[in-house]
This record gives sequence, structure tokens and C-alpha cells, in this order.
Amino acid sequence: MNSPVNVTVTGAAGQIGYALLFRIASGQLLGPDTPVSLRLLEITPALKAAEGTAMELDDCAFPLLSGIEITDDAKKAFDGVNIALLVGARPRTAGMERADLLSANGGIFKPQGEAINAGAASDVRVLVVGNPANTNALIAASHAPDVPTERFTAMMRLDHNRAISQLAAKTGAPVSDISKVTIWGNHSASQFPDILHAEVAGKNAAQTVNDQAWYENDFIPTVAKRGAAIIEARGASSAASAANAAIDHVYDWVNGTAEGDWTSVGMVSDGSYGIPAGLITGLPARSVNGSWEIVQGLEIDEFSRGRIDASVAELVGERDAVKELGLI
Ligand code: NAX
Repeated sequence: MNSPVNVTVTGAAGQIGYALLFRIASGQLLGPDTPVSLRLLEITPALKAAEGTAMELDDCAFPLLSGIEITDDAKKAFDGVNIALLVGARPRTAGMERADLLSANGGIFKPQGEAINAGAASDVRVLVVGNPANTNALIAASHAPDVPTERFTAMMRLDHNRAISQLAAKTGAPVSDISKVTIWGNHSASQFPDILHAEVAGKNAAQTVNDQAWYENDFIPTVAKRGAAIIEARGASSAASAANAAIDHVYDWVNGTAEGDWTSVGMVSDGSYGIPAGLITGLPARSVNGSWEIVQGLEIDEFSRGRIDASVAELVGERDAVKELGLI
């Protein structure tokens, strides 16, 4: 048995937190040989609800759960943290302008980045789930100068899993036959789910589907707007599927991506594929020896170029706005 890993979850009393914590404590995040010590960070008014969730975690008697701490103090929450799941964020409310949204989230992700910088373990890995995830990750990373920027990631995995599911449904293949899907750009409606390099049972997906109208008018909007469709149907935003994607992201980061496949990660651009360096953007990535590496050398056709550039332009706009607000 390994020694316990410190896992901090922010927004622990929220709906994703509720779907996520039990899976972490049961061993699905890090595997059956790794005990976890959980830190739950919440805002003061939600501490009581977080305590209720912690009581239920106790009542599961998970053999791998070595401890739970609940706090509203980011410094305490991130002291010694190995895996930080930043789920809590300020949602956009009616009439809220983009600058207000970015500014409210800056007020959350700046101090959390500082607290990670001050106290995290040297191997810390950060996944930002709270929206706008890519830009929130950028804010947190820019306040953690002592932590390599590659350790700050934003969640594109839910979009990635949605794309796999849609492609499987279209081709009639099992999801396990789908590989090499990529979600480029922002975790927003501008994202580009790319099947040009994807494979269905080892054959090129775009050629297997051979239906550009479906790709442009059905697949891409269905994946990109799936979050809104879930809200419409469920009356609440994606929670269990988001928690599942967070588990997948961290599990692969720690244990490596499947042989012959890659996944989609919101990670810092090194300038590959003409995406400005320093932006946190969806990219095709493999986890090698515990670090994400951008998959290189993919051919980008004209259609893909336009879609990638449009989503990247949105990210540049968000980055410029947070720069103007003094948040990075
Ligand atoms: P909830 O509103 O249910 O929960 C959010 C929790 O965060 C609340 O309990 C709140 O008290 C807490 N919180 C707020 N500020 C905090 C702070 N400074 N420190 C600690 N906790 C804080 O939202 P939920 O449905 O759980 O969604 C959480 C976030 O995930 C939202 O921003 C949402 O937009 C985002 N999502 C991101 C996805 C992705 O793929 N990247 C998909 C799912 C989800 O929409």
C-alpha cells in the first residue's frame, strides 16, 4: 500500500463535489493501492453542507480514505496538496457581463493559485473544472510562479467523452473502439471537437463516417452545446458526467494514457499548431511518465484551422480581459 495522497476539492458542497468525492474516496481517482486524505474547501456559508457530505463519506467506511478536513481557508486546504481539483467557481448569473464574471472568478482563482504556490507538495497537479475553466486555470497558474505551468490544467475531458459517445452512436461502434479524438480550444460553445485524426476500430473516423454535413451541423454543435442540453433536460447542469471526466483526467495523468490513444487536455500551449504560447487551451495530449505531452505533427486542414483559430481567438479575448483587470 502506498502512503496517502492529499487531494483537495474546492466547491466540495456543490453538485459536482457530491458526485466526485465518493469516487475519489473509493479509489477510482488514483487506484486501489493508494489511500487518499481529502481536504474540502468551501466558502463559509457552505461549510455546514460540506460537513454533511463528510459525514456521508465517513458512513461509507471506505478503506482507502485516511482522513477528511473541511475548511474555508485556502492556505490550509492546499498545504501539502498533491492533487488539487478546483471545482468551485462563480457562475454567470442573469445580466452579468463577461468582465464581471472574469473578475468574480479572479477573486477565487488568484488566492487559490497563491495558496498552491505557498504550500503545495512539489509534485502538485491541478485540474480546474470551475468555469470559465481555461481562463481560471490561467489566473491560478500565473499566481503560482514556483509551480511549473504544465501542472495547471483545465478540464476538456467531459467534451472529449461526449465526442466519443456521439461518434460511437453514429458509427454503431462500442465506445471502446473510438480513439484519438481531440477537443481544441476553449471549454465553451466555440470548442472544436476534431474527428479528422480519430479512429473507429483502427480506421480513420472521418472517412468511416464520410458525412461532412453530419460533422459540421450535427456532431460539432451537439458536443459543443451538450452542457446546455443537459440543463434543459435535467433542470441542472452536468454533475456526475463532469465528476467522471475529472476522475478520468487525473487517473490518466498519474497512470498514463492508454497505449495507442491520446486524450484532450486544457494545457499550456508551447506554440504548437500555431496556438499562442502561454494560453491554456484544449490540445491532444498523452501522459508520459506522469506529465502531459502535446501530440505533435497532426495535419490541420483548412476547415479545422478555421475552427481552432476561432476558439483560440475567444481564449485570447479572455486572457486580454483578465490582463486588463490586473488578474494575471
Ligand atoms: P455548484 O454551484 O453546485 O457548486 C459550486 C460550489 O462551489 C458551491 O458549493 C459553492 O459554495 C462553492 N464555491 C464557490 N466559491 C468558492 C470558493 N471561493 N472556494 C471554494 N468553494 C467555492 O456547481 P457545480 O455544478 O458543482 O459546478 C461547479 C463548476 O463546474 C461550475 O463553474 C460549472 O460551470 C463547472 N463545470 C465545468 C465543466 C467542465 O467541463 N469544465 C462541466 C460541468 C460544470 O458545468
